[in-house]
Amino acid sequence: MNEIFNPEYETMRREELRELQFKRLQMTLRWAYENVPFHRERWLSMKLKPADIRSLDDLVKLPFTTKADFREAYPYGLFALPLEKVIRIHSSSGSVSNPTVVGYSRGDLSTWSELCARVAVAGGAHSHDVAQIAFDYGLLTGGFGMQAGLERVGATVIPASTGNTQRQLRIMRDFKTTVLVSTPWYAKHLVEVAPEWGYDFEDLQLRVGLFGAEPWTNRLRDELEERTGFTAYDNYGLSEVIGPGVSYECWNKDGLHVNEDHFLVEVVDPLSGESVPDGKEGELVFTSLTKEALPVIRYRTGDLASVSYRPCACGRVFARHSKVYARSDDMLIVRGINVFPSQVKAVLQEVEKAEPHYQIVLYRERAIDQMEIQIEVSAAFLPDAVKKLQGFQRHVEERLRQELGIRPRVRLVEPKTIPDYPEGAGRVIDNRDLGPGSTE
Ligand code: DLL
Repeated sequence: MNEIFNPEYETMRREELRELQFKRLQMTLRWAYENVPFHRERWLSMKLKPADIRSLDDLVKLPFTTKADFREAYPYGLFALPLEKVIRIHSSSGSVSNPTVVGYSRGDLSTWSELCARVAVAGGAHSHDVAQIAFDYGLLTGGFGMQAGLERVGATVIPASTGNTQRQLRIMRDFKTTVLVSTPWYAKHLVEVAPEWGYDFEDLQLRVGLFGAEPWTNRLRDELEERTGFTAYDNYGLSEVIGPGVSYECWNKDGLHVNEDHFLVEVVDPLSGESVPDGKEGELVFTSLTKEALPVIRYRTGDLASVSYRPCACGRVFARHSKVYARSDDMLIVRGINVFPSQVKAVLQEVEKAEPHYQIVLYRERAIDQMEIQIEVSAAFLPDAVKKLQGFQRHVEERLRQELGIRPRVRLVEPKTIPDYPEGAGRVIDNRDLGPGSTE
């Protein structure tokens, strides 16, 4: 049975937790009202002030915040602190449309490291561990967040970053990695290709996998655990709320505990925005309770899950949400990176000067997500064919890579091979095996 990083909070009594949440909510609302004109103006237009929220149940009176609000407020419009007090920025990829920019104060970074330490310890990590982090180190939150958490636990951290599978395996063997931190599908890829590079998971020291940033099933967990002998845990988060560290599995592996002393969780009907009863699936909505630089109020994640307040065998008081398999919007998660079809469309419009007929096809190759953009080439290309087409293909690939943060394959196809999509449809064929029936 694994330990608990901060038992004082993680196992506090429910009534005490609710009192703490309400106290922190009042502080957060006042803080946001006084320091973020976006929130103040919206609440005033609804004739609401922080003092009108008299209990946790009153939270539903406040309007939601969405990704669109972040984009509109780009880059710093939702910050509650001047940059002088903000010591870290992270951001989603993208330049055609505004990316989502988030900021952290010194206090926020300290909170974040604690929350990620809870994730690590719930998975059984401790100071004797050697943790290899195969998340991208850059503007995304995964690498830095988990690094800080594992350092806080006292583990020896290897910031391996992404890619170069052969090197990852070598590091794993030579540096005696015991904890792998990555996306679950990348872990599967490592397991699949290891024998080809002469590595055997049985001989490695790995005992824990802390996996997140993309949907994965219990079936994949079983497979990974059987093939490697390590124990795999899910953890969830999103940059707008803080990054990794929002919720995490304990040894019970029956839902992800929300760090409820720092975030209020709600579940709403994605269409009506009304709360749904406990145990029913809907869209997860989070309100931060302690963040200084970027308080988020009723942030709509787009992620679908249910929440349960049943006590957990691990002793933690925190509510648990079900594993996240699907979204309420058209956002795609490719190798743990968020991609919007609208970004692809915008790049294609930019290079073609008109919207071409295209579709996005997603599939996996040896567990790695592949994204193919099929584009019908217009008759204009046909006379001087091959060279021009190749140049065009490479150019589009490069522009998409810059925009999305991952390199898709661009395949040019003949006119009339792509079906006609209705106006506004996603134009996405997702052949990755996470459909209904595979989520148990
Ligand atoms: O993916 C933060 C993170 C990094 C979490 C590393 C865990 C580990 P974003 O790039 O903002 O942040 O993407 C957030 O990814 O809204 C979900 O749709 C998806 N997601 C994150 N974790 C999980 C998970 C990070 N465990 C978006 N299961 C979220 C399913 C996940 N989906």
